[in-house]
Amino acid sequence: MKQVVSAFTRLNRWVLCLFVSCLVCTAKADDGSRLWLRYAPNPAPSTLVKGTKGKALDELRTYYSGTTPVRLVLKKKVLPPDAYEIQAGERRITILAANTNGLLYGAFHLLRMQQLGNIHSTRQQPAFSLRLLNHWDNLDSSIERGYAGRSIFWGTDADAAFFDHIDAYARANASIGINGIVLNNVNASPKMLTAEYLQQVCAIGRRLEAYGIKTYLSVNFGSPKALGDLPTADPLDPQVQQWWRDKAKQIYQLMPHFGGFLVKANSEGQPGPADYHRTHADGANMLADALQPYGGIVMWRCFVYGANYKGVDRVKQAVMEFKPLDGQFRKNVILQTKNGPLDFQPREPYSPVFDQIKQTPNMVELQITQEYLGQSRHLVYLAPMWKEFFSYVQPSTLCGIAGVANVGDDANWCGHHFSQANWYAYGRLAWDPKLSSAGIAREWLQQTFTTDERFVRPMTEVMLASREACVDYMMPLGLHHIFKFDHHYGPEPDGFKASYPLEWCPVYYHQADSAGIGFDRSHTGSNAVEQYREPYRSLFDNVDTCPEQFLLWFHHVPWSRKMKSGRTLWQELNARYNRGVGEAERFLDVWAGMKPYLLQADHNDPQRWQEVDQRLRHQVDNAREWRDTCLRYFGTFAGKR
Ligand code: GCW
Repeated sequence: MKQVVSAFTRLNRWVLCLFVSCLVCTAKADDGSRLWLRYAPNPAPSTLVKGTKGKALDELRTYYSGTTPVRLVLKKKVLPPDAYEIQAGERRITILAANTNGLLYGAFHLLRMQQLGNIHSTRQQPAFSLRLLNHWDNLDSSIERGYAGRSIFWGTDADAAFFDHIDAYARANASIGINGIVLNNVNASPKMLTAEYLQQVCAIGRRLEAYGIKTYLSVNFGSPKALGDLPTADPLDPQVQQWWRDKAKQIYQLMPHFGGFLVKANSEGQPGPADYHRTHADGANMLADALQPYGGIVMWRCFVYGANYKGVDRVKQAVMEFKPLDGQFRKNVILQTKNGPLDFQPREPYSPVFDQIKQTPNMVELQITQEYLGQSRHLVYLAPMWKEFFSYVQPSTLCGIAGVANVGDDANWCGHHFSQANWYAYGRLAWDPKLSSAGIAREWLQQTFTTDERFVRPMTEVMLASREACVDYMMPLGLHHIFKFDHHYGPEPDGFKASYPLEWCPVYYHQADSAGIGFDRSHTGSNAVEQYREPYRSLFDNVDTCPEQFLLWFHHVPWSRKMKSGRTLWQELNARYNRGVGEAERFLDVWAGMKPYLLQADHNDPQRWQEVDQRLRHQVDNAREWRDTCLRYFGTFAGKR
């Protein structure tokens, strides 16, 4: 009898174990794929939501869980395009907009308030009419500077699952107000414009359009020649002009709502008008003329160097190329310029293109993918960096904003769970650059993880500190571009290979020698400061007034210089590198303390906790490598003073 009982107990235990492990498995399945959109669908569509048909209505019927009826009202001209008003009365909530995009953004705003537990009236209008993501996705599905898997657009079968994924992507973007997507790399394959690929562009475009997102393409300026259709791509050649007009016609027949072209020309080996001794204006205008009948635009990038001004300080070249052309561009051309004059470094002063180009509309290009900021392996929250840019360049002087996307086919979309925050923050700032970094971090954490303040408060603080920490452990005090060659991950301050173009050599940028360190861009050096408006020109030019965060960007400074802290420059460099590493170590500690809040009964989230923990450990190691390598190397010049 005893044996029978114990066999029964064993069996019971076994069943219990199986049951528990099933539970654990289900709970474990939080891979981050739901992003910040974690509200559960209603068991049946809510009958409380009524009004204009479309995605806004669908979204609210599926996810609105309140008890107050909601009405969606489309009224022409009451508000600017894409704007919305939410009137949250006691007996009814009304969302009012002048176009369907406005309604959709209003619907997502209501759901966001629902998630944050605070529904109130509000009126919202986007700061920029163009709020774009730029994908550097290649047709073979690789992604230039992508750290989250393969392309979600190219190189896979366009089956039902593919389109479901595109829908999910479009929905996430609409939830933060993005209204345009460039589907391919600016280093563009000419094949992008062939009929075969245009079919796929059209199929993707339809799904995006349902969420109010326009489709754009990067085009290779040499396409007519590269595709073998013509012997030249000279923009002043009538046959070339006709080729582009035909191409535009073909595209717009497929997609009447197509947005336009993004172009990287005569930059880093890409073809362009200079190949035929023509200007950027000649090239951009030809494309603009082809798109104009359909309302399309050309976004022409100012990221050019090493073409016409070889040997000149790289950070000066964009202004030198484009300023003389200002006023010569067609109305539907926009110049798209990176936030800084070099290349998406952890810290750069703003690009003086924004001071010098006055007659042509400007757009800023920000990099969401963390090419130079830890590449989806480091937790670095970029909103403070972008806000810093807007403290120098007024959003009202820009007509648009583009962000280089950090999305791939990884389950969590972005590689690092916290890199999702950069996508989110980009969208929120593209809508309203006045939002605070802290506010965006808080609402993202609350929606993405938990509203528990014991989690939200410390993690907001970590996010806010993370960019400055990254600057400290990689390139403090205005140092720049001292990364390992090509892949740009990790330190290589001694980097010099004779075969590089000069502009890719770390030693060219830090100029360390026994006298000091830094690039003299003052009036005694390359005089890059002259491209800035006052008061910045004088402020940056004078070594005593130049903000310390830009010191070595603008000046070659003696190792023994006394810094604000009272330390010498060499001591300060040591202190900054150590501070950065200390911060990375602290982030890891704080995260360790967060474990209980992500593992509570109703919020069992071990997978995300572990994945972040593992990356933070790596971040600490990598930060130490930066510090040790850089200080060892610079110490050979500083004589360890
Ligand atoms: O930062 C550099 C990147 C290149 C990129 C280029 C650009 C798409 O290292 O990968 O090419 O900028 O912005 O054109």
